[in-house]
Amino acid sequence: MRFSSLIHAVTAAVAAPAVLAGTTGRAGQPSLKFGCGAPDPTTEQLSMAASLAAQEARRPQRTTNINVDVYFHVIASSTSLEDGYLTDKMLSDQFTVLEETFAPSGFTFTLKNTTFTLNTTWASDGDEFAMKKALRQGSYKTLNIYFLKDLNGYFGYCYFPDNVTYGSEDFWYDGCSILYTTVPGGSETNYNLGYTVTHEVGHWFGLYHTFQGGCEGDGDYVFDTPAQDSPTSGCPVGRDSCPELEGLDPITNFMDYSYDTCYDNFTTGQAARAYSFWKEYRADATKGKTDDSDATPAPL
Ligand SMILES: *[C@@H]1O[C@H](CO)[C@@H](O)[C@H](O)[C@H]1NC(C)=O
Ligand SMILES: *[C@@H]1O[C@H](CO)[C@@H](O)[C@H](O)[C@H]1NC(C)=O
Ligand SMILES: *[C@@H]1O[C@H](CO)[C@@H](O)[C@H](O)[C@H]1NC(C)=O
Ligand SMILES: *[C@@H]1O[C@H](CO)[C@@H](O)[C@H](O)[C@H]1NC(C)=O
Ligand SMILES: [Ca+2]
Ligand SMILES: [Zn+2]
Repeated sequence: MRFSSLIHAVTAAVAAPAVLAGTTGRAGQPSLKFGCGAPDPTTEQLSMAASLAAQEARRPQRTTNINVDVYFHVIASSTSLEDGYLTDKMLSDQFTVLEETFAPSGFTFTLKNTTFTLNTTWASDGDEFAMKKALRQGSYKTLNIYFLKDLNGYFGYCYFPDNVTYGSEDFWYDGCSILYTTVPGGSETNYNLGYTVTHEVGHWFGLYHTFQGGCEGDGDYVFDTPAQDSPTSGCPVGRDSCPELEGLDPITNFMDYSYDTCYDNFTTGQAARAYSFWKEYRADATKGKTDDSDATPAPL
């Protein structure tokens, strides 16, 4: 994965990426923690969220439902289910989970196509840019999801919406990479109901982790997610990692790190934020384009 420090090094002091992947307990214990590899938001991105939060506080958001075109890409090293391949049923169940988890927030999805590619390098998250240049479809408002065999210990990563010019390097990198074992029916114990996709797509819409910023300051810049000091592991009901502040940890929120069985919802504040980011950064598919077709631009 490419960290935003590479893109924003000049303008922003960038924190280290979230590296909570594949934390193993005692020898022989399975991996216990959800491992999201989404880069930490840059200072610049945090100020975008702050400014959207101020707008949301001034006037109500959400006037229409948003429909998002989706492309699924399966990248495996062979057509065996051990090598990253997925069945049509797993993919359609995954798409249903995506639809069901975002419907209450006013987002619907259209699955435009699914591609299957055998490439050992790409299946292990090697040469991300070459893979995306070959496979990415649509415009900056099109969601491309890449299911990979191996993500170096992560369950998924995705890039936040930003001021992206159509056809630029940032444009090509946009999209979500997902560990294939996390789809419904996959082999990732405690994380195989398909909510990794929901969590990562939350980032694609501009949502941060509920533990962003810890107990200090503005946290995730969403008013109705209680402050949280650190990621949740499992489903510890009653967890209160910022005891001085109001509210228990939002352990059922899709933007925490809980077990899939624990996840339940986004808040109305998160829905408003996703809508604001959409309007500001993704809705205009023609931004930076020289024609009005929705086709993928020529590779750089
Ligand atoms: C879907 O993707 C496949 C594989 O890339 C391609 O052959 C096919 O034409 C695509 N179908 C549509 C409707 O875009
Ligand atoms: C597989 O990935 C490598 C590394 O990016 C690339 O050079 C090669 O063209 C890819 N092969 C296919 C068949 O896509
Ligand atoms: C994004 O671009 C718009 C217009 O091009 C500009 O008004 C805005 O300040 C930019 N935002 C950031 C965070 O750079
Ligand atoms: C999310 O789900 C939890 C657990 O069911 C519930 O306590 C909370 O009120 C819900 N929040 C929203 C915004 O729906
Ligand atoms: Ca909050
Ligand atoms: Zn995440």
